[in-house]
Amino acid sequence: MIEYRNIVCSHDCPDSCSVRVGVEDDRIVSIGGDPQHPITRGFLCGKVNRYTERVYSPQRVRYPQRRVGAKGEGRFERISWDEALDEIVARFQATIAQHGAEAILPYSYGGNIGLVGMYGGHRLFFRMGASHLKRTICTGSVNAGSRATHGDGVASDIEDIVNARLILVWGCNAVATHVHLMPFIKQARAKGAKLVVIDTYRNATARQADLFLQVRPGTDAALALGMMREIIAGGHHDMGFIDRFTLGFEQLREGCADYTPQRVQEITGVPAEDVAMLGRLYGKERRAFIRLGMGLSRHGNGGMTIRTISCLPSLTGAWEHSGGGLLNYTPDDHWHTLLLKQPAPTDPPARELNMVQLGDILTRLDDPPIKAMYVYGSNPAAVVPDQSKVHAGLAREDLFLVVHEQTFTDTTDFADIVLPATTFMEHDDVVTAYGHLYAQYSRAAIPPLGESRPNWDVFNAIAARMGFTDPIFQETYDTLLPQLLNRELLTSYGFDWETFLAGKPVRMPTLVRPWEQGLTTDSGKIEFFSQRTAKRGLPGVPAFVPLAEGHEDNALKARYPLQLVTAPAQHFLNSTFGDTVSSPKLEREPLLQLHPAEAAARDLREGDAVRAFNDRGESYLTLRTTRDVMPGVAVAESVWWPRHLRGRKGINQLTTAELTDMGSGGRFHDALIQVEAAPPA
Ligand SMILES: Nc1nc2c(c(=O)[nH]1)N[C@H]1C(S)=C(S)[C@@H](COP(=O)(O)OP(=O)(O)OC[C@H]3O[C@@H](n4cnc5c(=O)[nH]c(N)nc54)[C@H](O)[C@@H]3O)O[C@H]1N2
Ligand SMILES: Nc1nc2c(c(=O)[nH]1)N[C@H]1C(S)=C(S)[C@@H](COP(=O)(O)OP(=O)(O)OC[C@H]3O[C@@H](n4cnc5c(=O)[nH]c(N)nc54)[C@H](O)[C@@H]3O)O[C@H]1N2
Ligand SMILES: [Mo]
Repeated sequence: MIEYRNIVCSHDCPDSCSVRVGVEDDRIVSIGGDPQHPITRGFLCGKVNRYTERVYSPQRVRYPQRRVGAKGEGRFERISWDEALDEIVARFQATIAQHGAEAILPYSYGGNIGLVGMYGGHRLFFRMGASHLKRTICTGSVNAGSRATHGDGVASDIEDIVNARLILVWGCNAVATHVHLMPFIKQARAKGAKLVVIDTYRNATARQADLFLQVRPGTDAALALGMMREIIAGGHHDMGFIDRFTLGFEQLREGCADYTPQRVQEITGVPAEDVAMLGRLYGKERRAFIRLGMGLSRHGNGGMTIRTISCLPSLTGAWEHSGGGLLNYTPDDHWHTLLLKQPAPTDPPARELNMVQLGDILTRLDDPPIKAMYVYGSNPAAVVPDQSKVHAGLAREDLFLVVHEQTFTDTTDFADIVLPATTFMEHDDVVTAYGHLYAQYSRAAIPPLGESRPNWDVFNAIAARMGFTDPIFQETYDTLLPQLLNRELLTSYGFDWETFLAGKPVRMPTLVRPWEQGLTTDSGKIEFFSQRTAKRGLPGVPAFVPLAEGHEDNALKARYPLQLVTAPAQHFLNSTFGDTVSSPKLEREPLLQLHPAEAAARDLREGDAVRAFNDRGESYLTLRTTRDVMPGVAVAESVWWPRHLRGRKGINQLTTAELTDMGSGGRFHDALIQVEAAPPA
């Protein structure tokens, strides 16, 4: 008999889908979207539709393993959980005795964005006194940029987009990365809304737009400033809103005065008449919804770009209108408890290391160097920039590396101990979303595969062996999960706790017109001028700050004339799904997309094997020529696994570990490269 259960996909995606699985004899026999969930609306992305491929994959890690080959070789023997845990704890204790606890580094990110899956390890490593990991690789610049303009908690509701008359999807390939947005856009368009897509290449979302504006990577702040100039010149700004809720309008007016349509064209590549037209279109329409993606934040100037675009709805007061405003990410932090996120007062203080800079951390850091690393929910050998250093670091013979994983990856290849992890089908959690407002309690649909265990169980087993008796390490899922959301606060806003415990999606409250109540900026207002930003040495009012590896001519650009954008691929999720049966087939092969003129200038043809390179490294790809990409730009949809590329050299060989201007994020679409015919292997 088939039984149907609802669980929540906890992969790193704004949609956090409610998944309906059919289970027979403890095996998944069908997968579909939950029709009752207001955002999932009964359908799933292609990747999760085929999730049985992943759960029952021959690549699944089913038992604990110990390395028998050389580092990087990925050869292991099966051991028991007790042997594995004993060895891990013995090595951690020896490391602490010899080098101090800061020589241990936990390394994790968004493999599992359930509250326990993502944050459940923090307390264990805080308690040890291990180095703290600064997890800013993805949202660092996004958070910092939007905070600088309007503080925390200001975001429009995705469901309100149906009331919009103008929609700007900006630096977000929603068809690939946020597919549940598309039906909402369709509804709005059926009522006459116009869709504008602003991106660096004509991606799947751009192909659906009424108007596609193609910008040079890293130049969007100039476009937004040009729009603001047009809005103010046309008198389309809302002085009532500006007077009551914002600070620094006069400085902004001056700041954008130089961004004439002609100058914006020179910077962005967008025709001057389109710049002026978009400014007028946006200025005249209060029901204008901006879905701001993260693509444009992954540049050296990413924080400033987010900050600048975030000013638009405050200039026109669109925030106050149905169908108007801006959504970049759904802030839900104020509804979480800090139970798992914050060290206890008695935990030893420790240094903080930025996850983006793992290559340097493993190859250069001293006093103490990192001697033991515990990886979970992340695949650093594939996703972290400046990959040649990352691989050199992971290959160090004196580094004790533990990887808790669902599948054998490029990172497990370097591990001393591999531990088997459950998938979201096999463990409990509470999952919130960064693209919508629903939270849901997810209970395992099937028993763990093989000997796999959830993160939480393993952390507690390590804590017990380390002799940590703090109550937090005794919690079970049933006692822990209800403590993760702030029950008192949530129910005071009308959150239905019983429905939540029953496993149904429950809408998190939103702050109503938070600009009226005082924001978390220094002034409590929306800040067109930000003293805090100025103190950091950045322009206090929004400005376009050129990239070091951008479109402007300089000595580096003369050697590496192409701006590389490593946009997310539709059938991968970062590196996840890179080894399933269908995803790599659907992505065909690791491609580098170039405009035909750039290919011709290098005497290259469609299908040629090419070498993309810069001073950091090289990667071998197959050339695709297309007018979807503008001259001067190269696009490699990502992240293919390094092991699937020649020399085990993934696309992140080319990306930089330098941090963004604000929030110390990753710069994944901000690298200059050159391309040539690949020499024979
Ligand atoms: N299928 C799939 N879904 C995913 C992911 C995935 O890898 N695959 N990743 C997940 C994760 S972790 C995240 S954070 C989200 C991210 O999802 P999004 O918010 O959509 O952001 P990105 O996908 O990083 O970038 C999307 C677009 O930004 C464009 N872009 C790059 N630089 C610029 C620029 O300077 N200006 C403009 N206007 N556009 C630019 C790229 O060309 C790309 O089309 O998606 C999640 N969902
Ligand atoms: N070139 C380039 N690089 C990028 C990006 C890009 O756009 N271009 N995007 C960047 C972004 S936005 C992000 S967020 C990072 C993401 O980087 P990561 O967070 O490292 O994401 P994934 O590559 O998906 O790897 C997650 C791993 O976690 C494992 N996992 C899943 N669930 C669990 C679990 O419950 N327990 C354990 N122990 N493991 C689990 C999965 O099997 C998978 O191997 O990558 C960044 N890297
Ligand atoms: Mo991300």
